[in-house]
Amino acid sequence: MAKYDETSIKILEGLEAVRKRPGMYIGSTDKRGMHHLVWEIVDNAIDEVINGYGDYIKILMHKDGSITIADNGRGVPIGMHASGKSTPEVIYTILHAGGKFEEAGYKVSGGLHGVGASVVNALSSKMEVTIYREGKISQIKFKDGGVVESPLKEIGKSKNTGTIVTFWPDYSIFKNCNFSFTTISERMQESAFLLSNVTIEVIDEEDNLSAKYHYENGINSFVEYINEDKTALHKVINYSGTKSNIEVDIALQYTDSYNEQIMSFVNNVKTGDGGSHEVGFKTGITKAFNDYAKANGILKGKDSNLDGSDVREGLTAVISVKIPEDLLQFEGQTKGKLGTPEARSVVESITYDNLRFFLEENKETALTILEKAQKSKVAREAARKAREAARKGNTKGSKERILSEKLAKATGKDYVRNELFLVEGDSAGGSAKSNRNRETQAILPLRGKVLNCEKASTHDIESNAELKQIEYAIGAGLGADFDPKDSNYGKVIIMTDADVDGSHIQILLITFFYRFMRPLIENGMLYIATPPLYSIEVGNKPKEYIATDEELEERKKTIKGNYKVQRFKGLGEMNADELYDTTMNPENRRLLRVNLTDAALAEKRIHVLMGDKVEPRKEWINENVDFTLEDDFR
Ligand code: 0R9
Repeated sequence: MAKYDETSIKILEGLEAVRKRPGMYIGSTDKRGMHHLVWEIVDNAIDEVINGYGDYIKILMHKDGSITIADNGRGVPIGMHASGKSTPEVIYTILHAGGKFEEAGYKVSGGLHGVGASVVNALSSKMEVTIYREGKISQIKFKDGGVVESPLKEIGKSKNTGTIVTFWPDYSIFKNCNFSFTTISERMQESAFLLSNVTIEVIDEEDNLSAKYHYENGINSFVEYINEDKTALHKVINYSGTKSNIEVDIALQYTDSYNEQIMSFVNNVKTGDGGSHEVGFKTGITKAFNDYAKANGILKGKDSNLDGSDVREGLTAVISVKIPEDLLQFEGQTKGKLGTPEARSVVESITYDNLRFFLEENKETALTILEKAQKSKVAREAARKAREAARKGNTKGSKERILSEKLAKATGKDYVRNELFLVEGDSAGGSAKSNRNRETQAILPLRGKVLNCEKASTHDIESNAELKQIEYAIGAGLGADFDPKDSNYGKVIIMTDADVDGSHIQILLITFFYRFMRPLIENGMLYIATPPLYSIEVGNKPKEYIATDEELEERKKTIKGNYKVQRFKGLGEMNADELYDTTMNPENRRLLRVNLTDAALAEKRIHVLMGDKVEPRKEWINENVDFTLEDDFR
């Protein structure tokens, strides 16, 4: 039996702390947290590539829920550590033992990154590390969250070098979780873009899926990839520079769309919430375009400047910065926002200088982009004027007329408390109007499907009767001009039938809000109502309403005697009382809040699911939708 000395007890206490409060180390114990384990190990392999060793990383998702990550770097050192333990044992059992990693110049220490391989070991029921180094193959095995099962020993000879880590997540901690091929391969693709010349392969042995990523042109390829099914207005613009020890690498390209997509990375880790580098980039391009436009007579003396949003219409950009550890600062709950103040001025000045130069050298591209920005400016100013006029009541009832036919207003003036229900169909709309809390609840019935806004312009919205009604009812503008503080409602609630058409209407409306009123989502003001699927009457007792199939089965088990179940196929099958009681009354209803946790991912998903290319959508659905689930949309 292994001898437990003071140090081994300390080690187990350290790993025990991780097992007691996994959330503190990996954020959460859900699927997201479980994927953090993969990122931890993969990041070590990536660091080896960044240090200049190895060019290949492979990830194998096994059928038994374990996962293998392999690299062809130098291999983890296998010598003895001063403590008398082998180096791998130290690395995989001592908290934060990054060894030389921690000395590396660019290590992300903020946020949840870089907590160390020992955390992965602590949260795994089994872990095996195989090292190819010094002509030997050496292996160490752990079990039960970091207990050494078999110390480092030679198991063969080889001329190759590299490291292979396999771990079995402790599924008593990660209950009902599984690894997602899509999540892993999307992130690996991002890493492959950021590290030119590495090859990363992901294989899912359970579902027979595989992906292999290799890009010669780094973030240029990234921008081309994002824009691949859009129409680009010019070749990708790429520039880089270093100031105050901060390295900046940026690629950008305009398309004929109206969307802006900026993705940013710090030391190869995505900053999903932006931060100082993004702010600097935005200020830099706005200034560069305005100064160029003025210097070349495109903006005249009395003309107002182009707004940031004008200059970013149709822009796709990838920003990658490298910041030394002593300057790193992250903010926000998930630490996804760069705080480092220096990054702002560095990115701004490198962007300004390079873009000014590029524009002077490429007049044609400059004019194409500026023409687009000018159009955006004209549309934005027209929309603002129309909105101001509408607010002051100058439009003599045109807006009133558009709304009066349809909208049943709330009488209360407490806008934050007020709710706008967007209801599928006139008949359900009628029920909702007749039985609601008139003080706080407004009803706007929608007829059928609204426009798919994935590719729509502000002008398209203004000429669409249904969407214009929604815009006017909310009253807070559209697109760059939208301000959630002006909203007439604290909650906007989508209420549709629980069937495929209802789901379709939901996603069409979410796409509209995502494209044209995104702050409404970001501020947690968009909701989906969940009407019950069933009512059940037991004996002479009052009707009960049941939300899901599972709950119905549970309820049935507890009933002795006769009962009658009714399946609601749509909102229209409930009478006005029922609709209010079950779906609208704040005391009983269940609302789903629509939120936006990962902006870049949301962008890609909306584009794939709502865009005009069929193949990527089919592929995504085949990969991600479980067709074995019995559908209940009969
Ligand atoms: C499959 C995932 N890969 C890894 O986890 C991995 C870690 C690692 C590594 C080194 C090389 N490859 C690696 N792959 C390494 C080697 C040397 C110096 N630094 C790093 C060297 O040969 O001198 N290491 C991660 C931590 C350590 N090595 C260290 F702390 F032991 F140095």
